[in-house]
Amino acid sequence: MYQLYSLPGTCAKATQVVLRELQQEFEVIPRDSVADFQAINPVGAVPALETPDSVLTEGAAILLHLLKRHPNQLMPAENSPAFSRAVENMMFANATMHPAYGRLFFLNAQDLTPEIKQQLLESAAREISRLWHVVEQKLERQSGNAIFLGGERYSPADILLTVYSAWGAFFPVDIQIGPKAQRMIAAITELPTFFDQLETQE
Ligand SMILES: N[C@@H](CCC(=O)N[C@@H](CS)C(=O)NCC(=O)O)C(=O)O
Repeated sequence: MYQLYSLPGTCAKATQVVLRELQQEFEVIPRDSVADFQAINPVGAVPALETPDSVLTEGAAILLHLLKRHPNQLMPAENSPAFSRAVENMMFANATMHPAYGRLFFLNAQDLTPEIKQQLLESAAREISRLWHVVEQKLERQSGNAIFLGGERYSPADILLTVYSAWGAFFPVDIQIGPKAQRMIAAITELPTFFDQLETQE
C-alpha cells in the first residue's frame, strides 16, 4: 500500500493515474493536511510517494520507480530503443512542458500591472503552443493507427501531457494544441483510470 501526497488538479494526478493503471492500492494524503510537509519533501511540492522503503519525490522518478516494480504495458522492454524513447518523452513532458506551464502560474502570482501581466502570460503561452507543436510533430511521425506518443498503447508521457493540458484553462490566453495531440488528450481523458470520483475530496 502506497501513500501519495497530493493536491487536487496538480501533476500528482498523473501519479494517481499510473498507480491505478498498475492496479496498486494507494491512499491519497492531501498535502495541506500534513503539519510539516517540508519534512517529507523539503521542496514543498507534490507528488511525494511513501513506499515501503522510503519517501520518493519528483514525479518522473516516482513513475520510473513504480513502472520498474510492477508489470505493465505502459513502458516497452527495458533494453529496447523504444524504452529510451518512452523515457525521453516522459522527460520532455516532466522537465520541458511542465515548467513551461509553471511559468503561467508564476506570472499570475506576481504583482504586475494587468497589461504587463497579460503580455507576459501571452508570451509564456506562445512557448507552450510551440511545445505542443513539437508533440504534434512527434504524433505525426507515428505509424498506422498509433495515436499516442507510446504508439498504439498510451505511455506515461501521454498521461503527463494530458494532465498538464488542463491547466491552460485557468489563464486568459490561447494555447494552440494540434488535432493529433487533442485526439491523444481526449483518449487519455476517457480512460477509467483517469477519472476518480474521490479526486474532488483530495
Ligand atoms: N519537479 C517536480 C515539480 C512538482 C511541482 O511543481 N508540483 C507542483 C504542482 S504541479 C506543486 O506541488 N507546487 C507547489 C504548490 O502548488 O504549492 C516534480 O516533477 O515532481
